[in-house]
Amino acid sequence: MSMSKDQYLALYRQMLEIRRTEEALAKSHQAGLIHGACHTYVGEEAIATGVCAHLMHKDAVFSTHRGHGHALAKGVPPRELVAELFGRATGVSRGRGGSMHLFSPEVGMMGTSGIVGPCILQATGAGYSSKLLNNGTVGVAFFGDGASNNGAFHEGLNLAAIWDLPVIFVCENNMYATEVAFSYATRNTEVAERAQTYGMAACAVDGNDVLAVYQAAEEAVSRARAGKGPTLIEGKTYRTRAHAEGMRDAGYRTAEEVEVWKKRDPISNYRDKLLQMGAASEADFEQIEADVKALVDEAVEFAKNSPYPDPATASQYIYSQ
Ligand SMILES: Cc1ncc(C[n+]2csc(CCOP(=O)(O)OP(=O)(O)O)c2C)c(N)n1
Repeated sequence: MSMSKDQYLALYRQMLEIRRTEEALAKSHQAGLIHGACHTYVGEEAIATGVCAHLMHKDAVFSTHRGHGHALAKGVPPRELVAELFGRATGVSRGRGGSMHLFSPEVGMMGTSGIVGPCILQATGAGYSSKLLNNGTVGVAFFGDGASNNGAFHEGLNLAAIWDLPVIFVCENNMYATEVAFSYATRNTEVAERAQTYGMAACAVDGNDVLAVYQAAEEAVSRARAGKGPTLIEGKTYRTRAHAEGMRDAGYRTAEEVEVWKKRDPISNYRDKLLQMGAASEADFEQIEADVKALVDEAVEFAKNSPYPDPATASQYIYSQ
């Protein structure tokens, strides 16, 4: 795969932006600034980055409880994400939603959700809408291995397949659903193999290799835009922090296993690869590190200094039919 230096570095920058934002959020959670749950995406950044690099704002992304990385990669600015988790009026959902209700239709971020599974159906619906309107957009669902055992997975993939809908189903297989090992919850842990049942294209990739994800997503997105139907991408990955901030992280996986995966870090390994290829220099990475630090520091300051929503506006943005 041949890419320009700018393209290579854009992927690096995006992954680092997600990592540094998540680290700032974890710290903020410990400091009591975040009310509600905070599931970080640390270790899985290559998947959102590699997929969203091919999407336009008019493409629709539907996400999960672990959705900060998807929101950032789809174009939500860090300051609006952090402010939302702090419950401030300047947040992406005006401080009314928090981590699991991140909505930004302007950039095609159609929502994170605390309910495991429905994003698969919502993305299928977006694909159906695209087909009816014939507007060339794609729907994308990001979800975990746990969600692949939810009925929504069967319904969504089956419907998308029979109607050749432009949908990309991205399973982030991090081997655990909360504290339940995927190998305990299912006989066949190869999620990509399930696509055969539905008659749809699929591939399993190293989800910690941003270039592998980027390439798989490129094929899937062009297939979808060409009217050739959906694709299931399984990215094999790992979350290196606890399921959610403040939760224990022992008893269901070993410290050794976590250490092995920390060494497979998608960001530092990609950095080493670009250096080896001569595609970028130490100075490039230092510059990006400084830029991202400034961006995230500013985001946290912005969020801290933002007001909470005015209680008098509690019924705003509430609709009934
Ligand atoms: C329908 C539904 N069932 C159960 C839960 C409780 N729950 C929250 S997160 C989670 C684990 C999901 O695992 P997975 O889909 O693999 O995503 P991961 O957390 O590993 O990213 C569960 C079962 C829920 N939120 N919604």
